[in-house]
Amino acid sequence: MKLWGYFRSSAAFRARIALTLKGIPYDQGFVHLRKAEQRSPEFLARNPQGLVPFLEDGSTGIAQSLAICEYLDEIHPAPPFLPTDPAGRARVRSLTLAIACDIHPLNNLRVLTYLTKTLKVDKAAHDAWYRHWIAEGFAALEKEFAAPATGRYCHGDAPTLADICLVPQVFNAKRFYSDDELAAYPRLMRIFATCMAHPAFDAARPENQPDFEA
Ligand SMILES: N[C@@H](CCC(=O)N[C@@H](CS)C(=O)NCC(=O)O)C(=O)O
Repeated sequence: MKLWGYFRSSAAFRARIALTLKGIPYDQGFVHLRKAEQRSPEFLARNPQGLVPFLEDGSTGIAQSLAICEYLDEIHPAPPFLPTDPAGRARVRSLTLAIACDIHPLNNLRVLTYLTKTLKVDKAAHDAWYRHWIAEGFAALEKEFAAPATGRYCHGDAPTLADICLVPQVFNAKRFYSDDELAAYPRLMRIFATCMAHPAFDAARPENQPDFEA
C-alpha cells in the first residue's frame, strides 16, 4: 500500500495511525500542502478531491480518511476499530464524526486560506476562529467522556476510530492552545496521553515522518 499525505495533516495522521494499528506495512508519498501540491495536476489526477490522505492499494485508490480506516478495518479485521455491540459502535461513530465533521473541517487549510486571502480576515480574527471551533468541539467531547466511565480510551480499553481521530485533533489544537489551556479538558487529555503511550500512535506522529519540517 502507498499512503499519500503530509506530516502535519490531521487527516493523513489518522490514516497513518490506522495502518500502524493494523500492522500493515506501507510506503508513503508526500504532498506538500504549504506548496499547494494537493492542487497540482499530478495529484489531482490521482485524487480529484485535492486533499490528503489518499491510499493506493494496488489498483484501488481511496480518498477520505474515514473511508480509508473503514477499508482497512474490513480487509484486516484485527484489531477492530469498532466495538461489537450496536450501541458501542454508534457511540464510537458519534465521537468520530464530532471530530471529523464538526471540528476538523472548519480549521482546514483551504478554509483558513479563504478567510485570510479572500475575505481578508486579519491574524487576530483568524486565530479566534481557529480557537473557537476547537473550544466548542472539545467542550462537547469532554462532557461525552464524563460519565459513565468509558475506559482508558475514548470507548473501552482499546483504541477505536474515535481515538484515531482524537489524537490528530489534539496535535492540531496544540498549535493554537498551550498545554495549560488544554488542561481544561482533563478527560480528553487523559485519553490523549493513553493513546500517545501506544507505539502505533507514537510512530504515526508528525515528528516521526520523513517529510517532517520543524
Ligand atoms: N474529510 C477529509 C479531510 C481531508 C483534509 O481536509 N485534508 C487536509 C489536510 S488535514 C488537506 O488536504 N488540506 C488541503 C487544503 O485544504 O488545501 C478526510 O477525512 O480525509
